[in-house]
Amino acid sequence: ISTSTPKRGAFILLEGVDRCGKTTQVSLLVKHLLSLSIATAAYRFPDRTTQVGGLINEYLQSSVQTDDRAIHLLFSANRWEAAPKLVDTLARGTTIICDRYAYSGVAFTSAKRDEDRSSMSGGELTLDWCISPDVGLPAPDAVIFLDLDQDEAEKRGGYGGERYEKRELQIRVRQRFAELQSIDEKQGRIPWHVVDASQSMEEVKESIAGIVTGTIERVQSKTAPLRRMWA
Ligand code: Z5A
Repeated sequence: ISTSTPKRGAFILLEGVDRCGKTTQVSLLVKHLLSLSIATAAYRFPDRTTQVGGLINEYLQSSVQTDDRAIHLLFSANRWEAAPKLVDTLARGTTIICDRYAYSGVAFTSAKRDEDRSSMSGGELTLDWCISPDVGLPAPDAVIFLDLDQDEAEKRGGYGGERYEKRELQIRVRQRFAELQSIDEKQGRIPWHVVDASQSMEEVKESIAGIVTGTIERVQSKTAPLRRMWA
């Protein structure tokens, strides 16, 4: 009987603007890793299956006015409620491939302008304010940013009816992601890998697969500790 504790899984995050192919790639990656007998689980945020996620879903699908700070805090709460399970899953040796996380939270809220915001919210929602509720969340071991410009994104079928699916907002969101990447690069803690998401699905998958296996090896060879977001 082996008494050694399993090496922890890697926490790999896919981020990007709408339509960049996160959902497609999470599903391909999970299949790929399972075929290599690597224990893997998929997470996605918002997780619309919880009570908090239900409120977020209603917000995204309607035009009801909700205070922008309140909805930002709900997105963060939706991550915090998942955090214990996420940490436990990693500790059991399962790698997590996650579709959106705190970077999306900060990028979307901070990209809002008056026309996207509730009339109730006064004042600018700065990057610092948007980051603060997520400080201390389990941090990913790598961020894979699927980079796609807005013209390419729009060629991938019409937007649905959700609240943030608007061209100008999505362009600002992409800029905010770049700012968050540069914050992480200055801190030197969480590596970002920018992948050209305009390639074919198979090419994107090939680019990502190498990053993912490299990250799993790095995490498991050094049994790297799980870090905390922006802490
Ligand atoms: N949001 C927030 O405000 N705060 C937060 O804290 C969080 C999120 C976590 C819902 O997110 C909204 O919540 C989102 C951000 C905000 N608003 N927006 N916009 P979501 O993750 O539930 O929904 P989404 O980002 O809109 O997901 P999506 O539309 O499913 O996009 P995707 O996952 O990146 O793409 P996909 O479904 O894989 O692919 C889209 C289409 O492109 C599909 O037809 C594919 O077949 C096609 N596709 C995919 N890859 C390719 C390639 N390589 N070539 C050609 N076509 C492709």
